[in-house]
Amino acid sequence: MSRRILITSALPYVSGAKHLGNLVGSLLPADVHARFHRQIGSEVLFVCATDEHGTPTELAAARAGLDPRHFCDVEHARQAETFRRFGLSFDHFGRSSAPSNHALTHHFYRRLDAAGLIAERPVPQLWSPVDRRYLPDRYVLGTCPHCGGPDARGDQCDACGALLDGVDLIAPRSALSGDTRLEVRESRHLFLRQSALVEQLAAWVDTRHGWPAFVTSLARSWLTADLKDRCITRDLAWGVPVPRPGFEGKVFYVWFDAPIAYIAATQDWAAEQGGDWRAWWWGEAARQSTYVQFLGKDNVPFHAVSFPGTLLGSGEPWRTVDVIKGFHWLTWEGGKFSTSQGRGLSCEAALAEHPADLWRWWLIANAPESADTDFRPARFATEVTKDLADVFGNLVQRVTRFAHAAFDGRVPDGGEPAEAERALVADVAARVRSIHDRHRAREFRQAAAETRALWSAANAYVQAAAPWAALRGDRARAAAVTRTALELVAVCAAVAWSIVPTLADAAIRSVGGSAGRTPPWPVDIADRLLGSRHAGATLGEPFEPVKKLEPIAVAAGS
Ligand code: B3M
Ligand code: ZN
Repeated sequence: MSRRILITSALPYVSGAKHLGNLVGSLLPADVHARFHRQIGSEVLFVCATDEHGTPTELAAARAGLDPRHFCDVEHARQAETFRRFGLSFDHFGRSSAPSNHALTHHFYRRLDAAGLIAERPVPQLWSPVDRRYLPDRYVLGTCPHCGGPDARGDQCDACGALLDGVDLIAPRSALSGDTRLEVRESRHLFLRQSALVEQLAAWVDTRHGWPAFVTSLARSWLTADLKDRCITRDLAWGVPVPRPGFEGKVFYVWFDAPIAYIAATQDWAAEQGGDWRAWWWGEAARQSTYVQFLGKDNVPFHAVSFPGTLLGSGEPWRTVDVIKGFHWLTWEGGKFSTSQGRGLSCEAALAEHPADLWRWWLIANAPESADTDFRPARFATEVTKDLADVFGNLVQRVTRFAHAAFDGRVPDGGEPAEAERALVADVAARVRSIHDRHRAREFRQAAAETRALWSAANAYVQAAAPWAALRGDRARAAAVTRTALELVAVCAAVAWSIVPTLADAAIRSVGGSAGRTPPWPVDIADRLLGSRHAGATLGEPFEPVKKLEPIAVAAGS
């Protein structure tokens, strides 16, 4: 497998606070994977951006009393700051509204049009005489024709999940003014002729490997059913304008331009940092890398069908994704996260409660990889306390405290490794290799479970080797054990760094390592645990205990 890897996370909508579900379903595992690959020496490019177009943004901006551009400026900055505090290590966090994305969206539209893959068709749309405008997607509310739910939107019914068309709603009303005297008017729109691409797309999916089974079957279900042509324009003001006569005042549909922003964000990264965006996206050079996308299951059709359709339909040598790592949902006490109904926890509220690493650990250890994961505050508190305070924190603290007290804050010299240390090396080396393989395969829960098991094994070694007991009669033995234990702490921290970077850094610093850098993945386990290359080195600041959480320490509904 190649050692260059492009990683993208689904682009968070700029509208609305991001909650823990958004984090675990794409952003956080993408970050863990990027960090891991940097540790093993891969050349990594990790890009993301805010998804700024579409009716949710226009509506949220109107509610905030701001024009969409200004609203997006504010929200982009806010999300960038929240994600920074969560430790998300993007190489670039761009914006789908950037000029680069306008230009690229136009480029793809023109290529697809030239290839005969764009069709212009009249579409009946709701029009409000009061608002004096069309009411696409979420601009219209009404009763769902499928389940009778009273608050279905023009694009989707949340009650039953059906995808809708505004004109199908029963008793439609404007989301802006409440106007119920809506007219149906015909408006001309552009369609991407996905039906003409279905065979090419199905063949393309067949050449992909390593997708979670549910992602492949979702993709296939879209590609065998009669794939509908997709309307890619809207009667909206905010978005990428459509460069076609008669389309003045219309923009591209948000799901047409958003994935293109993966490429545009790479171009912006290259412009800022002097990189070469083509090496990741275009032609032969880009084929020498691996491309992995992280996203929630509702985004699968857009990434497995629509976006590849755009790329392949262009007839140009664009890089398509190798692996779509999709995730199921994080639920909140058995129900859906809903910021509007006060159920769940926003990323900002979560950070106000506890340090990022506590959330990062639990979310990765319980990532909804093969089924939904239910978040319960009491369970979170119990598990985080056990893993991070009682197992990892305890290991780091007892070892460093002892070294400070018995050896004057230095890595002790003298003494020779014995049978216990040689057995430890074999065990630790096998565990570290397996954790490596789990990360490489993007099996996040398993990677975390094996990391936890390594910490427990390390604790068991220290407990059995008992340097405090040896110190009374055999100082050389106590020195050898302590030296091994200090290195063991560094190894335990290094393999956990991609998940809990702050805690791992603190642990590495406490045993005298240097922090603030990407700790290389430990490979030379025998050398490290049996050798004495750090003998005499000074230990760092003591490791702060990880706080133990009361099982009720998370406030719901923020
Ligand atoms: N903005 C995220 C979501 O559905 C959506 C992803 C776009 S990825 C190109 O929450
Ligand atoms: Zn419904």
